[in-house]
Amino acid sequence: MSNTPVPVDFSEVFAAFATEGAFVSAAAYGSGHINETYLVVTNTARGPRRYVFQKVNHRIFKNVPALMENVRRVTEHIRAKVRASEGEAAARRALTIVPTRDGRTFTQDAGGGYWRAYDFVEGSHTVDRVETEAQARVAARAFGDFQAQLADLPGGRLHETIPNFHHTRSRFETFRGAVTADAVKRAAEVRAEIDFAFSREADADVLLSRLARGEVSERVTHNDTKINNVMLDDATGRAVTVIDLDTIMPGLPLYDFGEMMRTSASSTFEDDPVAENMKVRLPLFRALVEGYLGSAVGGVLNAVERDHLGFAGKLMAYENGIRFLTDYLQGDTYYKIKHPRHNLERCRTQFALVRSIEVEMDAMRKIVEEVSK
Ligand code: ADP
Ligand code: GN1
Ligand code: MG
Repeated sequence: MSNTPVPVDFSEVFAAFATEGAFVSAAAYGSGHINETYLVVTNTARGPRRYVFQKVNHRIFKNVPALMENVRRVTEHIRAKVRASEGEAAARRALTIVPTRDGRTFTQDAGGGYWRAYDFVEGSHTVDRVETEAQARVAARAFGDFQAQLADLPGGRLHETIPNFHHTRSRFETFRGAVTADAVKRAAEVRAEIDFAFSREADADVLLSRLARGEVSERVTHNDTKINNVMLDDATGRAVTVIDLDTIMPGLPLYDFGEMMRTSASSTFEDDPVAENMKVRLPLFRALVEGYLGSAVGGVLNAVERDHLGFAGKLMAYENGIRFLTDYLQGDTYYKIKHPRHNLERCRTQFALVRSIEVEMDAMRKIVEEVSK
């Protein structure tokens, strides 16, 4: 849970949205690293009603109107599909934007901050870590089905809400720049991590080269497929809907799989202070492969993509590791941190995952072959 207090001017923000019922309470919610999320409760004639309000991090998402246009297009498209296949009763299977009273998808507070609101997806919850193989399978299928739902999104290319988000060469060059600048004089202290990052530099180009040669394809992808971005039904544990749509944009399915693997086929939290605790878990990897290949997107992946599923997890662990290290070298300006060494610990734990995946690469290939049969 975040410790962020609800801002004092929240009543104005609340009043801007077309919610139902009288305001009861607002409290910080969730464990994201970027935006501020609040659970808002109102009182209606039919009883209490819940909403999720979010202050979008405008420093990171520089064009919030464009971002919200993406979210509107994506949620409307998915709602239409859900309605066609499952009827009105399945409304919670698509995230629903609460519009402002003047019909917009966001508002700005007196300080220029950007706010949006969603209906709370009732009867469901998120987990911050995968606990069972069944959960991994469910999450992978949900993200795969979600991607398939977006394959025929009308209206042209989505905005790139963060340019070069998973462009690993660009991420590496930003990291190199942070080492050279050494703005807060931390480079000497993290020599071992810097050396590790440089030793794997070639990995940064592997998927980009395949893409340039047309061997893997770009699609509309989620790009932040952490397990806590899928709502799970309280009663059945099945996926209800995919959330956190800020980074939906053109990308590689392998990035989605890799990010899922980094967070859902690993043995501990991404910021475990004991890096040695972090390993890839093969049974969870198998469950992810089963879920992803068994989803609506499974049939779309070609042989090169299937062959790189394990590598994708390594690449996303590496990418997140160098992003955490870059932020540490730049003085912790990007991610929320809970203590001064937080980004460094996150980096070390991600690099431990890279090492563990390297050891298991053959075993993972075998698993993909077995599941593909
Ligand atoms: P962040 O970008 O900070 O990760 P998210 O959009 O993922 O923000 O929201 C953070 C958490 O809030 C989620 O992990 C989830 O538990 C909860 N949450 C977000 N949107 C909803 C919603 N519409 N209904 C219920 N819970 C939600
Ligand atoms: C951020 O917003 P959140 O916590 O879901 C980040 C992801 C990283 C992740 C690391 C917009 O995700 O890219 O993989 O932290 N999101 C953005 O946990 O940078
Ligand atoms: Mg999230």
